[in-house]
Amino acid sequence: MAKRGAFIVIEGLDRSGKTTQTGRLLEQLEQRDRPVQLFKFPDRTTAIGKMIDGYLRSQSDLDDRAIHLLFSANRWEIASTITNLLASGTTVLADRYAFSGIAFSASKVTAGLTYEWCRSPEIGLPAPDLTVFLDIDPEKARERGGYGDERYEKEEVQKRVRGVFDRIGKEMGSRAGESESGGRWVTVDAGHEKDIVQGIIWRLVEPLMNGVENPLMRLWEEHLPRPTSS
Ligand code: Z5A
Ligand code: MG
Repeated sequence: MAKRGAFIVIEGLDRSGKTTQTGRLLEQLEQRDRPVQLFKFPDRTTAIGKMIDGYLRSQSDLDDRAIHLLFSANRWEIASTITNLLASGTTVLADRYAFSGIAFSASKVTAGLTYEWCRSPEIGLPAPDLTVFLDIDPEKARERGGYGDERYEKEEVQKRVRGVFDRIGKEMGSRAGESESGGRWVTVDAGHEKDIVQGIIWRLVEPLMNGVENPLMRLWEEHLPRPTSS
């Protein structure tokens, strides 16, 4: 059976080096002549992405539910492209994914959005085969130039976000034990030097470089309606 491409997500706290490391991973795979494509979420280039960009830069205000659904729609508009690329044998890399969507919205104290509500629109998206979570101490993140000027780039927000990511990691981690393709979640200490973090990520990715045999799963697919038999 022909192998499909692997879907690899790099998630993590702010300034943990997601964009640095996805860029390096892309280069490493290209150097080995692997077909590979990188997506960054939010993808600020689409019509939906432009609305998200305006919100993040505080140029516009949106209801907390509306912005949450826009972030999710920004993934759904690319979901079939991801599925098709994987089927054609291309490795797909993502810089942030659904997990950021849940973590940032569920940690907004004034919005009162439950974890389950935030997770709901993400159910059914293509599930990563591997999620590398870059964990960093807020102190270290500050040394990297501090948090920026966009919404959410404040230390107390980041602490709450870290708590929700922890919950997601446990949820994904327990699933990985149940099924081969349940989506492995690996936490990496992103406080090391760039080359060291890159080496750790490469050791996790290398076994997936030539593709995977198991079918593509969907995120939290046990919550999707079961197909009827008739
Ligand atoms: N958001 C959301 O609410 N809902 C969603 O569904 C999604 C996102 C997808 C913008 O995201 C915001 O959107 C974000 C979450 C929210 N809000 N916050 N806060 P974004 O992905 O566009 O954010 P970003 O601008 O790319 O920043 P970032 O992700 O925080 O940074 P990073 O990609 O993790 O880090 P980096 O750019 O690779 O590196 C940062 C700096 O550190 C840079 O100077 C590097 O050279 C340096 N660096 C990197 N690694 C190291 C090491 N190992 N040592 C020393 N220095 C390093
Ligand atoms: Mg980034």
